[in-house]
Amino acid sequence: MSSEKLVMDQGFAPSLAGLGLTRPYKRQGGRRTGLVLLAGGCLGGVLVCAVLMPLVYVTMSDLQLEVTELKNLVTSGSNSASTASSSTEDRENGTAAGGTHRERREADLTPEFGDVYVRWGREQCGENAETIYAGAVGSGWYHHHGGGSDYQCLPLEDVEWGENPVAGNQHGSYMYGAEYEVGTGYFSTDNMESITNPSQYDVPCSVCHVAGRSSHVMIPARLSCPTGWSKEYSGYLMSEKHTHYSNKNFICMDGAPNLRAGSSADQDGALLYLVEAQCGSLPCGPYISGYELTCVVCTK
Ligand SMILES: [Ca+2]
Ligand SMILES: [Ca+2]
Repeated sequence: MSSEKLVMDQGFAPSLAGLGLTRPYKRQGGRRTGLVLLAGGCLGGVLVCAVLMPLVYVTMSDLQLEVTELKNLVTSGSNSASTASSSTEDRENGTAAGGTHRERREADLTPEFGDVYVRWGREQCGENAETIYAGAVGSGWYHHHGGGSDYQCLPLEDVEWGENPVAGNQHGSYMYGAEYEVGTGYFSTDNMESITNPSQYDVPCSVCHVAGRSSHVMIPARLSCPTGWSKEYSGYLMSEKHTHYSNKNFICMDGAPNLRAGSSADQDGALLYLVEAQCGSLPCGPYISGYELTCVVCTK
């Protein structure tokens, strides 16, 4: 088949002839087709790129964000580990390790929690506790039917009244000071300033704060604390006399108590007696009728 015939068969002969194209142009037609295909391919590619590029861009952006977040996580984790490690090391190394910076970091990490208890019978708390205030024990009159029934630790300094105190009794509730109603032979006289018999002396007290501990417990009939607990003090359980009208709570009196100086006069008020076990419903195994009950205050 000739070139002309081929062109004519394809319907291009008149226009090509008019243009003076006499050479066979089957090849030229193939090149054009190729160019058309190439252009179409490029156009298609451009279209595909136009569609895919935003997707790729979004995907890349997401990946970049995720990588950034991961880097941040790794960095913060490493910083935390570094801080914890340093603090632990500083604590282990003691005061030689870090100076002011270390102290500030330790202060930041030191728990601020603590616990509070009353040390009945002592003017000051123990060396491991802060004395919030010291005072004198008080409660309702020993033979009144009503009024308050629990012992209180009343401050003796900086006593503050309301704006309009009304003089004279309006006969509501009363607060009296407390006296030891116990003779010699039970308590240690180590803190009694050469006095041997605490009877009729007024009773001091202190309110104690222990830092870093969150619990306290008073255990009757014990002088020591369970494993894992710290002993704050021990002594004798005391309360009001059983024949008096006023019921009081049981409190743990320090075994080596202070006496309020110059308070030996028998003025009564709220009173404190030793507590004797009475076995029966209270098991006679460990408990012995007539024995004075001990007590201990523990913290953890
Ligand atoms: Ca007295
Ligand atoms: Ca008395």
